[in-house]
Formats: sequence, C-alpha cells, structure tokens
Amino acid sequence: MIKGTFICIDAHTCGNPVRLVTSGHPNLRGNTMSEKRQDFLENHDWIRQGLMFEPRGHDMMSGAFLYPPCSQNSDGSILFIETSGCLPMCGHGTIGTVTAALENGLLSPRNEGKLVLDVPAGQINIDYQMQGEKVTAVRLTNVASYLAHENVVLDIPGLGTLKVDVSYGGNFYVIVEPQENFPGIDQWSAGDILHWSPIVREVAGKALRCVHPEDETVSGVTHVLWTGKTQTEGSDAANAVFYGEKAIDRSPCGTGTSARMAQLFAKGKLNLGDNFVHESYIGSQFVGKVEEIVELQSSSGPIKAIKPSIQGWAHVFGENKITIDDNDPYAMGFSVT
Ligand code: PYC
Repeated sequence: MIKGTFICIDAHTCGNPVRLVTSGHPNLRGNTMSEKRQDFLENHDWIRQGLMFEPRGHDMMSGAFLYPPCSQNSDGSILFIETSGCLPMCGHGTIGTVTAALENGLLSPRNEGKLVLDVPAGQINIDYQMQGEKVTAVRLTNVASYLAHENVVLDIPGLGTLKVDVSYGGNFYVIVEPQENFPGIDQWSAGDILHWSPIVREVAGKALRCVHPEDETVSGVTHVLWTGKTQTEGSDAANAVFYGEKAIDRSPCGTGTSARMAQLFAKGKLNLGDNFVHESYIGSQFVGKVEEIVELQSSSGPIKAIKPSIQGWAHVFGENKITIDDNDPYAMGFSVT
C-alpha cells in the first residue's frame, strides 16, 4: 500500500542538497513553526525518514516543506527536514527553498525582492535578486545568534584535549579552531572529520547545557564546526560543518556561519557592519554581514547577540515524484554506519 506520494524539486545551495517537497504536506498542529515542528516530529516523522535516508536520499540529504504564514507580517513558513531530524533553522536550506519556490511560483512576495518567513527558530527576512526567471542571489537575515560557551576544555578520548567555543546561529555549534591536537581542516581528510566529530559532539553534549533562552525546544549541541586555512580567493575564513551522523556540509553552512560570526563578534574580532566571507569544505562561499546588535532575554538577564545576514546562491537541477510504499522493506530508509 502506498503510504505517500511526494512531488519534489531537487536543488543544491553552493554544493549542498535541498529537496523542496511541493506536495504531500501533512496538516500540522500548532500556531507557530516551533509547535508545528514538534507535531511533525511526533506524528509524521516517517515522511522525513523516507525522503531523506537511503535509498531515496543519502547522508547529506536535506529538504523542506513550505507552509502558509504563521504570523500576520510573513509571506510563508518553512519546515526543514534532514537526516538528523527537523532543524530549527537551516541557512543553505532556506537559500535553496527560496530559489526553487520563486522559480516555480510557489511563493508570492508582497514586496518585490523581499520575503518574511516563519521558521521554527523564529522569523527571518529575505532579500533576493532575479534575472529573468532565475534567482541569482538570496540573502537571509537570520535569527539572533550568540556565543553560548567560551574557552571550554574538552577531553576527547584518543585525541587529547580541545579548547572549544559553543555558539548559536539557529542551531548550537561546537567551534574548533586549529590548536595542538587539531591542525586545521586543510590538514585533515573528510574521514578524519567524520571520525572525530561525533565524539566531540557527544563529549560537548554531556559537558555543556545548551538551551535557547527563549524557546526550550531548541536545545542540544547538534553540529561541529571545524576551521582552518582558506583555499578560495576572497575568503575570510574556512569551515567544515559536521551534522547528522555522517555529513559534512558542502555549502559554507548558513547557521554555522551565523554561529561563527556571533563567536567572532563576542570576541571583538568582528564589528557591526563588517562583512565575513566564509568558505565551505569544497571552497564555495557565503557572504555574511553583522547586520544588527540585539538582546535575547534569559532567566539570568539579557544576552548580547547579533543578527547576521548570509548571502548565497542555489541551482535547481531536477524534479522528482517519490512514493513511499509500505510494501517496500526500506520504506523508512536506512543509513549505513
Ligand atoms: O546551512 O544552516 C545550514 C546547514 C545546517 C546543516 C547543514 N546546513
């Protein structure tokens, strides 16, 4: 019996996949995208598993559903799906979703060149450019991003100690800069990153409390951002972001870039108005900017944060009609570890 049929537009943002699902949306309970995300995870997660994991997806697969606006001032809402779950926010996912949606008439901006979108982590603003039918650039102004923990020493079994920061940019990131036990991403293979990242994430997760001060459903260290020497002209910094169980982001990672900018801002290395060109593991670039200084409210007082913007591009390359059939032993997909 067919459990569901989904029409999808497949795209990539600076190298990382985005599967925009354009039909087969479950009705979600809740007034906000944060509540709808919880409902999806509790009651409809088979859709994510079937569309993201092998054999219909792969370790890096990520995607999105568009929903109607949750707020009066917005043009639409995004639910992010990927192999690791439903992220509160995804930068490359947003750029790919906006590109695919605009090129296919799935979003109707009230103001030409601009969109306001509700996402589980809050509200984001979009500026986009088009040439004819094609979207050539998307800039998203992200949710408030802040440095959560600074100079934490973690004991990583088999590697030694690492001094790290943890920063929030829509997801919580452990940020590892080159040091005695980590020479930089330019000296490590993809295999090294895939090997050490889950260990670092687990140790950090046990050692540190990471809960968003204004939405406790956003919690836990989920991503590891490793830094190192740049390879592309014009880059200010390079990074490799690990997510899920086996993925290295091929894009410079929107929420990772936001977290990195918040970390550098808190440490006095970036200022209001500064640009920050961030490079991915394959050398593709996002242009970040510190747009605004804001405050988040926590039980122990205000937290200084920034609103970063991230600009990038995406290309649509295919359309897919995917069925998930109960008779298929791999209806829910699988992952090889
Ligand atoms: O672009 O925010 C991002 C992202 C998160 C995980 C993969 N990409």
